[in-house]
Amino acid sequence: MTTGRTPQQDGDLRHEQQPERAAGIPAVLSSTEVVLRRAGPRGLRELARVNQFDGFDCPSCAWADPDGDRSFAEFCENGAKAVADAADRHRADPAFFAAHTVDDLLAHSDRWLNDAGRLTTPMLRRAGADHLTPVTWEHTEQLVAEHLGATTADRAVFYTSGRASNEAAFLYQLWARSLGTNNLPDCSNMCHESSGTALSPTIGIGKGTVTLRDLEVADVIVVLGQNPGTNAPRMLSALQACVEGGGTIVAVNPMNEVGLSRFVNPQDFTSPTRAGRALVGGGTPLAQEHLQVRIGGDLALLTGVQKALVEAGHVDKAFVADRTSGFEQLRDHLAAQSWEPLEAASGIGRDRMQWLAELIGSTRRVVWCWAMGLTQHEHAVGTIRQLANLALLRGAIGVEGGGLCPVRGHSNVQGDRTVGVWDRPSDALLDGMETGVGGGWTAPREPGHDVVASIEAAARGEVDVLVALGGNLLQASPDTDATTAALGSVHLAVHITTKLNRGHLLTGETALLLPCLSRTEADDTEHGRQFVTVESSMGVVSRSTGRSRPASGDLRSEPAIVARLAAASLGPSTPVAWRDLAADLDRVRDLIEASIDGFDDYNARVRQNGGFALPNNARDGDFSALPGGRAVLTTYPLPQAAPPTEQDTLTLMTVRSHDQFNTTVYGEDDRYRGVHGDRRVVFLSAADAVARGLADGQRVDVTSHAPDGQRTIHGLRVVLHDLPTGDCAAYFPEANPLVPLSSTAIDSNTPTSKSVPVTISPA
Ligand SMILES: Nc1nc2c(c(=O)[nH]1)N[C@H]1C(S)=C(S)[C@@H](COP(=O)(O)OP(=O)(O)OC[C@H]3O[C@@H](n4cnc5c(=O)[nH]c(N)nc54)[C@H](O)[C@@H]3O)O[C@H]1N2
Ligand SMILES: Nc1nc2c(c(=O)[nH]1)N[C@H]1C(S)=C(S)[C@@H](COP(=O)(O)OP(=O)(O)OC[C@H]3O[C@@H](n4cnc5c(=O)[nH]c(N)nc54)[C@H](O)[C@@H]3O)O[C@H]1N2
Ligand SMILES: [Mo]
Repeated sequence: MTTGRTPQQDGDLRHEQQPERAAGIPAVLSSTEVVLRRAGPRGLRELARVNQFDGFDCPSCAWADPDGDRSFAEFCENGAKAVADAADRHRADPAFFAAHTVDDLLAHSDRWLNDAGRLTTPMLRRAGADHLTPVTWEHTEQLVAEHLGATTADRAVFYTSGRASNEAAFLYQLWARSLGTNNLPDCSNMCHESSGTALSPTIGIGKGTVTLRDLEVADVIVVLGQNPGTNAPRMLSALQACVEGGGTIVAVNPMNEVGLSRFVNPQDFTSPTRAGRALVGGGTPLAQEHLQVRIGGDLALLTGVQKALVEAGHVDKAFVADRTSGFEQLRDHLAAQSWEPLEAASGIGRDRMQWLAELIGSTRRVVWCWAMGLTQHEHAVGTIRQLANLALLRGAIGVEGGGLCPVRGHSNVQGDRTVGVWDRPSDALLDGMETGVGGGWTAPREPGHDVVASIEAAARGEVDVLVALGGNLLQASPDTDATTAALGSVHLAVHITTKLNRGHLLTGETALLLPCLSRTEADDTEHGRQFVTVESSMGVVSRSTGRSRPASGDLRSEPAIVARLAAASLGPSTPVAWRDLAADLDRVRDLIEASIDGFDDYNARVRQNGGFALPNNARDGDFSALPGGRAVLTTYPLPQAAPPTEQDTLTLMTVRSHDQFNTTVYGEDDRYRGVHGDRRVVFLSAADAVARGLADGQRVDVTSHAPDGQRTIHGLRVVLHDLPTGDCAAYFPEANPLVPLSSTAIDSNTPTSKSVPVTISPA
């Protein structure tokens, strides 16, 4: 069977001691090496433009930019690698595709496919053909229009990855909705969906409430289920500022992630005194406390901390009485909990929970940060609501130095949702859009498919056309074998993309690869140089201008591709002047302003350096849209502990390495975890290895267990690591074949990629 699994290749695994500090000179060297190898000297020039006011937004993560002075190098190692990847000087051109059959391409590693370089020309993979062949843009538009014309809108799916700009994403969802569907799954469904679902009904907004300054002046920052050293390195500067101001950082994580323990800020090397301190002192110690929670144990931990907080009398009574509802129920629920099950489920002692309650009980300046370690679990939504409880019980929301901070992944994933990429849109969003578009345009009101529902629909043969605005739906999704089979049956797949990935070769009987400009490249139209806009994790909208020469003369901007496909497939039945819009993105922003709250004076305000902040009711302490005008405290029962199984089951989390951006693998190393040369590994505690008679480096088979069957990956190598007994880890996306499609978080439907029951046996 053809599968989207990464081919097995024997890497040369070296397992070394974990380093003691993050970033510093090794980070500078590692990024420079990748930049020069992929992009050449031009890459270094691009780096000078990252996150500058007149430059482009870093295509890596969504961490916010400083308001005021921007240092010369507002980027991190991973940003540098992402820029190099986009500015790649290699080309996957028609000659490359003529030289490689589809089967030949599939036999290569993900990294090799990515390293083929930038796409230069629209390419067609005809059903059953050996090779991809070049096609004209006109032909691609015709083909898409034909396929969409031959089916109904509910059998078309429009996926978005979070790198798309506000302008591209807005036009894209308008196209899908103009056809008549809300089938708008996006990477957020696999990412922070649980956070939005948890927060909207409790604090009235599905976003974080803090600014960058809040982190810098906080007394306490608690970082749960997040690995900032690897995944949001610029956040380390904010943590450093917090520590230097006397703040305490607490890490809640099954792994002791290096990026959270000690940080050498590469930007310190621009100042001689700071550089001296960094070199001699070995950097700034960050997380002073590490709570080594068991995988999935955060609900029990946060319940225990609330219990301790209430028992110690640290509740802000006035705030709770005036601004929240549900306190009595919560108090009774907490009183009814006994400590033993909370300790057993979290792996954290009662004394440590009481310690954390004391720490946060003496100040309102507490920021709660979290990411995938909380969102990708069955009980994620309930867990995140307990975290919101903790902020509300202390009145520590919408205050200087305090609040909630879900750290977003993709650089514009938050903006894409704001401008309408949403499978379950609110009526308010659709009403606004109908007014904004005008001309009697109506939006479909039936909820659409999210990621998991789209794959399930495809498996039932109910998806004819799949369009993807970036991303790698096939490899980012769970259950790689089942997902490959499902997505393979779609009649036509349309990928708007900068580079080749495995998903492009397996999704759809027929597939189109439509090559687009990257963030770094100039978009010059008859209206002059265009810029796009993006929203950071902290709700700040700013502009991004590419300046370099496009990788090929035949590329189009993402908004232009979307607008042309929309024009071709909708015909005259639309009040939207698609072609004009894409050439003048100010007009798209006018349409966003007319459709969506908070974008008043969009074109003027986004031209100011640093952009503008979107409205945030919770940041302003305004809960008037919630029942009774109050924020909602909620209870969530501790799930029954799973009965012991005969097999010796472990809980597996799938995590990122230091040398990848999601499914794009830059290298085989994970410097921060001491792993080099091979990503096909499984991290195991020494106790669990001994119990199974396994040694470091040994090859094992890992099998996951779900009600609908077993899934196995063969030949992973054991890496001994400091983990709680009963927990293990492997890399995303290589381990995705183990994650069952049917296992998702309650209410948010996010795949449970961080809690997969597995057994491990010698290969
Ligand atoms: N370099 C780089 N940067 C990236 C990305 C990338 O792939 N590479 N991806 C981007 C994207 S889209 C996202 S969403 C973010 C992801 O950023 P993260 O969420 O930091 O990414 P993960 O590697 O998935 O790490 C999850 C962390 O949660 C911990 N964890 C797992 N299970 C649990 C649990 O049950 N409880 C607790 N408390 N912790 C747990 C893991 O040990 C790990 O440290 O990063 C973004 N930035
Ligand atoms: N097991 C497991 N699975 C997971 C996760 C996990 O932790 N564990 N994390 C989940 C999360 S948090 C996320 S966000 C998803 C990520 O899911 P996606 O966003 O779908 O995946 P990416 O790997 O970020 O997509 C990379 C591809 O995007 C395309 N691309 C790159 N740059 C551009 C550009 O500028 N424009 C366009 N149009 N295309 C571009 C290239 O083809 C590249 O190969 O994965 C999820 N899957
Ligand atoms: Mo993500």
